[in-house]
Amino acid sequence: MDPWPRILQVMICLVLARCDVSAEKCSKGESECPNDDPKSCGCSISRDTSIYKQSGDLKLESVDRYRQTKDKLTPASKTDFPRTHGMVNIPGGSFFMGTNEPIFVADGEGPERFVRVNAFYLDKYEVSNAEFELFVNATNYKTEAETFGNSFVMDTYVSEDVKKKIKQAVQGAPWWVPVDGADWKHPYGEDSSTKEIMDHPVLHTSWNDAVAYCEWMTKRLPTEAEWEYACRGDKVGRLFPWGNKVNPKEEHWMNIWHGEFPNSNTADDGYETTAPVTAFPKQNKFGLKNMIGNAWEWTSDWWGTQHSTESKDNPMGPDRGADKVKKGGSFMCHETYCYRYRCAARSQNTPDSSAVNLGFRCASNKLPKYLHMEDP
Ligand SMILES: *[C@@H]1O[C@H](CO)[C@@H](O)[C@H](O)[C@H]1NC(C)=O
Ligand SMILES: [Ca+2]
Ligand SMILES: [Ca+2]
Repeated sequence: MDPWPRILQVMICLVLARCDVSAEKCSKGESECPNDDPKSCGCSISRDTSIYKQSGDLKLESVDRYRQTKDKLTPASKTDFPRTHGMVNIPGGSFFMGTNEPIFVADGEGPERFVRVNAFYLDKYEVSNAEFELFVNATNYKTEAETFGNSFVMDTYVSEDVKKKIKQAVQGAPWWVPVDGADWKHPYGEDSSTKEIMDHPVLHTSWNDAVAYCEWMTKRLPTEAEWEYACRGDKVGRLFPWGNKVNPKEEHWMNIWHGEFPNSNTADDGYETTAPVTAFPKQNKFGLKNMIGNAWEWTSDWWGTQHSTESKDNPMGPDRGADKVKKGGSFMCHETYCYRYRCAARSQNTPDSSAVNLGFRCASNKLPKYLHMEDP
């Protein structure tokens, strides 16, 4: 049976609005899921896992295998490229999570709630292709996109040859196409490679892949609260890590979509697709780069949109769910489409989903031992 028609039905729903993964119709009230919502950005395209589960072959064996061997591995191996796995200390403190002026109400951006977060460490950069390759070289880890044999790419970035083979598009977000052979090593399809972009963020990594990598690095994913706290720095109630202006000092501070989405990308910020993880100024006083923009970043939390206004200490999100929270927006975000390159903004995907604009960075309670001995 060809799985795509059903996948597409589900994707259409997901694309159109923040709906339940398994629902074929939007579950949140039709008014929030209009069929032609021009603001829909395809942020939440997800795999329909039930189709793959039926075939019974989707055990994450590689994750388990690597976990057993983790202790024998030395993550800080010698390389001939500059490492970007350094972490910054995020001192504990409190902040207002979310916003009372949500742009996407259905995303659960609000209400604002008082949250305390313990001190932790966060990767200064998004995980790069080079860092991810070290992990794969050491463990033979196979990502979920490789296991499935496909991943989501925006058609603009796909070659004519690859485009010819694509028979489906996502209704309401026709630029999203499932591409056979797209994975972290082939971000734009089988005829692309990461050779020239080893210092760019790794893409097409599912939440499960991200967890596996972070564990191997003796790190973990940040919670949504940690991520947002780190994003906001010491700024209260601002849109971006540095404040409210998009381009302070007439400079570009992030990699987003300039021009007219999805038809023209003027790359005003210098990048039509991803930028190196080290690009752009530090986004706030913590010294973090590309929290906002470049690649979306997975967090450890399950997705939910109802938040109580009670104050919380180190919240970890709902106990269960269908989707995981991702933060920060990507190089595909434009103000008119997917205006989610804000600290309070959020979106979601199923834990086995992967896409050309989705990566991650890791967190840790303690600075890993190998980093004590290296320059940050
Ligand atoms: C991974 O292994 C390949 C093949 O041995 C090698 O060419 C490449 O440099 C390695 N990658 C890293 C990041 O060390
Ligand atoms: Ca850009
Ligand atoms: Ca980012």
